[in-house]
Amino acid sequence: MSLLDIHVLGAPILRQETNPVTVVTDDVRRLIADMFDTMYAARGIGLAAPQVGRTERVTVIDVGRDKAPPQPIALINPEIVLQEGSVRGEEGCLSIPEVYGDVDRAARVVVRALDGDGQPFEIEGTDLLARCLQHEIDHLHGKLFIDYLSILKRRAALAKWEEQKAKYPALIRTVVPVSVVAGRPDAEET
Ligand code: K2U
Ligand code: ZN
Repeated sequence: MSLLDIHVLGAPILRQETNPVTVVTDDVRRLIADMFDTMYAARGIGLAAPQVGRTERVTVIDVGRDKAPPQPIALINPEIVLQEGSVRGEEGCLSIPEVYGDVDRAARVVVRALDGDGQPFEIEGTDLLARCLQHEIDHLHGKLFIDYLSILKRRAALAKWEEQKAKYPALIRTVVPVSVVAGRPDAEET
């Protein structure tokens, strides 16, 4: 089990395109395992490779993380092949702690991807899974949920973020231990 540091707003990697995975190697499978460990530790329901400082086009999701059994999904080179409808909902991001905003997303999506064995599959998402799939696939293309906010709301969100940075000086380094993002009491003092 390896916990990876989470890169936060200001880290250049969050704004870069990822590279498609051409061969699903053991290294990619190890990255997926570490991303799941980190996502659960940070109490997230999704995590994309750039958020842990990696450029592979890989994301992990588990919208059922608190249910039994968990419903982990690893997606390699995911792409949305169908989207319909529109629904507004509140979003947050592990890379922008304690900042939230309403985002319009497709109500239903079908996503094509490779699994951890390099096998192609398709997944249909509605409700929270649809939203999470779109949020994570955006991460793989350097897009963040705050990009969808109005100018005023984005300005307010960025101002809130500046406050957070003061609260967690470590965030200024743009990389923080996952315990800090998860707000764990044992979070390392910085
Ligand atoms: O990519 C991430 O930063 C993890 C996101 C994924 C997400 C954002 C908005 C809506 C759905 C998924 C979240 O921070 S994970 C935290 C969370 C937990 C439960 C429900 C919504 C968000
Ligand atoms: Zn995010």
